[in-house]
Order: sequence, then structure tokens, then C-alpha cells
Amino acid sequence: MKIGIVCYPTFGGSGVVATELGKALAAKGNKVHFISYQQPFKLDLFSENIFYHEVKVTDYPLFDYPPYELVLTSKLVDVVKFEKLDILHVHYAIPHASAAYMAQHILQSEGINIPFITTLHGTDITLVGKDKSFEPVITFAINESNAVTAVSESLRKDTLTHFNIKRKIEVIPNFICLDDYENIGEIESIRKNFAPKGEKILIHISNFRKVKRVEDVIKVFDLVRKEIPAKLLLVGDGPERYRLEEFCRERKTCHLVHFLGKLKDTERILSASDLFLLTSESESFGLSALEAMAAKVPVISSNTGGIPEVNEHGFSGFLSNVGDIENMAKNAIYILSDNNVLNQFKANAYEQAKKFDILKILPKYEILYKELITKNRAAALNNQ
Ligand code: GMT
Repeated sequence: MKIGIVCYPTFGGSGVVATELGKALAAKGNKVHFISYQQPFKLDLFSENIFYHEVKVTDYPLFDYPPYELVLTSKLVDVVKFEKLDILHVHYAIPHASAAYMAQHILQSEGINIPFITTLHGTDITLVGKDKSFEPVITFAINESNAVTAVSESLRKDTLTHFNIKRKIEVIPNFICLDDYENIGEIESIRKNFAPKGEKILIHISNFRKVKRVEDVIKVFDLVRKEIPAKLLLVGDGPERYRLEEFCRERKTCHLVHFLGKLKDTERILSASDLFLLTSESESFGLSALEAMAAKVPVISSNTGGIPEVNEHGFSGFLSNVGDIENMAKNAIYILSDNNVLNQFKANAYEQAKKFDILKILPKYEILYKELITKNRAAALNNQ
């Protein structure tokens, strides 16, 4: 198949999922064309089946807001025509779904038919999408997509609650490449560096936006470290970072909390950790929790959105109400205070991650692609 994948290139789950999906499809012999405004950070271009097309928005003094969606649409038209793509798969509805719809109709006017799939990732629905200024376009683009998938059952339900959707939304959960967590090299030097006295290592990874409630991560850590010697690693960057650094200074915990910034690959740092904290207000899936579990790290998380579909309470970790830092700390202390318990949870976390092995999830996308391509070809034959 010749597949066009549209995604955000920046750090964030939707771009990671899109890139890993494209890489896996390319490894199976499909030609995969990534279309984005920057090379996705997880994408290397060393495979003969992977191509990258950059969307460049021209600056012009008239444009206070450069028309990205239009340039993306033109790029889609161009790539579909020139590369003879069979299907487009857009990740994150805004503005990718409406751009794909427009491209599809431009191409149709030239006698080229191409189906497109929209994958909903979370904030395109739960935060940004339901904003009145986007809603009519998002509703239309979802309804007009040839197939729509959501990364969790919770996101599927949220979409149906907030939008007037008249079509089926299929749940295809996010996945993990377990192989990436094999042969990651030694981790002892990392442990020695951050926890020289054998302290337990707690870790959080996110884009430090308000929705992640990273302050709660620090509060939970503060309660834990009073009972168990521990260190906290904060990986990522975003709007809340400086406020959080300030928060640690106020609490006089700077020597125990390490801000590591953005890391392209997190497999090693996760594998060196004991417990992952995800305290989000809302989360459609929580890919970072799955990444932690793939690294055999149990998860203490809030019980919100799609997280309970990923983190099994009492097995791969524990769930607490959003903001219930006491309960989160209690659960963390329970796991960390006995190495036998910790090792059991580590093993369970890995078992849980196996349910989301890319080998299990990839065929669901492949089936969907083939179905739509076949339907599209049959329709084209009928119209001849
Ligand atoms: O975590 C974020 O805020 C980034 C956002 C994105 O678009 O990359 O993540 C969303 O998509 C991820 C991949 O499907 C999910 O794992 C995250 O749960 C989801 N974020 C939210 O729902 C807040």
C-alpha cells in the first residue's frame, strides 16, 4: 500500500503513535509518506520505504495567522497525485481532518479518489475540539471522514457526547514496540547518578501543560520521600516548567528533583526508574504510562479518561481520583516499601504492556486500510 500519514512532528503522543505506526508499516513493505511542517522527532529517514514531505507556510505581511491548513491541503493534493497514494491517515483532527477533506474533494474534481482516516487522539476532542470556535468544522470533518478511530473507548464516548456524530468510531488503542525496550544498555550508571545512596527513583514524563497537573506529581513525591528515600525525575518541557521549578524551590526539594528536559528516547531512563507518576486532569489514553509499563515500571495514576483502560488498578499500578495526592502517595509507598511487592508490580506492568504490543494492534490498522482501499477501488470501477 502507499500510505500518507499526517501528524504533528513535536513531542507528544499523537506524533509518536503516527510515526511508530508509519515505521512499522514501512518495515512490512508499504510505502509510507509522512506529511508535516517539520520532520517528526521520532522519524529517521533511513528506510527505503519512508518518505517525508515538508509543509512550508510562506510568510507574508498580510498574514497575522499564516494559513497552514491551506498549505497542508495543497501539499496533500500534490503528494497524493505525484506519489499515487492509496490512502491518507490523519492523526489529530485539528486541522488535519478538514485539510484531508478539502484535499479529497479537490482531487475528486480531477478524477482522483482517495479515502482518508481520521484518528482522534484526545485534546483534539476533549480540550480544543469542543471549543465553540472549532466545533462545527470538527463535527463536519469527523462525519465526512471515510473512517474514524479513537485511541480509547473513553475518547470514543467523549466524542459522541460532545459532537453530533453520525458515523461509527472504531477504537484502536495505542500500542508499544516492546523490542525498543530490549538491549537498552546498562542502567546502573543512571541509577548511580541520580540515586547514589540506592534511593527509589520516581519519574514523570509529559509536556508540562496544566492538564498534566505536574504539581501533584511533586506533592505526591514529597509525601513519598518522607517515608522512603527517593528521587524524582521530571522529563519533558512545557509552559508549566518554570512555575514547577519555583514550586520545588519553595519546598526546598531542588536537590531531590531533577528536571531533565526533553528526551528523544525515554526507554533507558524509564528502565532505570521504579515508579511512574501520571496525575493528569484528563488523558485520552496516557501513552507515557504504557511506555513506562513496557520498561517494567508500575504506574500510579489518576483515574480519568482512558487511563483505566491502560493501567489496571492493583495489577500494573494503582488509580486514584484526580487530585487525591494522599491516596496516590499511599499507593506509591505500598509498592516501593517492599522489594518483593515492587518486583511483582514491575512484572505485572510488563504483562500489561504486552496487551498493547504493536504486533497485536498493527493488523487492526492494516485491515482498515485494506477495507477502505478495496471499497474505493470498487466505487471507482462502478463509476467507469
Ligand atoms: O499528552 C498530550 O497532551 C499530547 C497529546 C497529543 O496530541 O500528542 O496526547 C494525546 O494523545 C496521546 C496519544 O494518543 C494520548 O496518549 C494522550 O493521552 C492524549 N492527551 C490527552 O488526552 C491530554
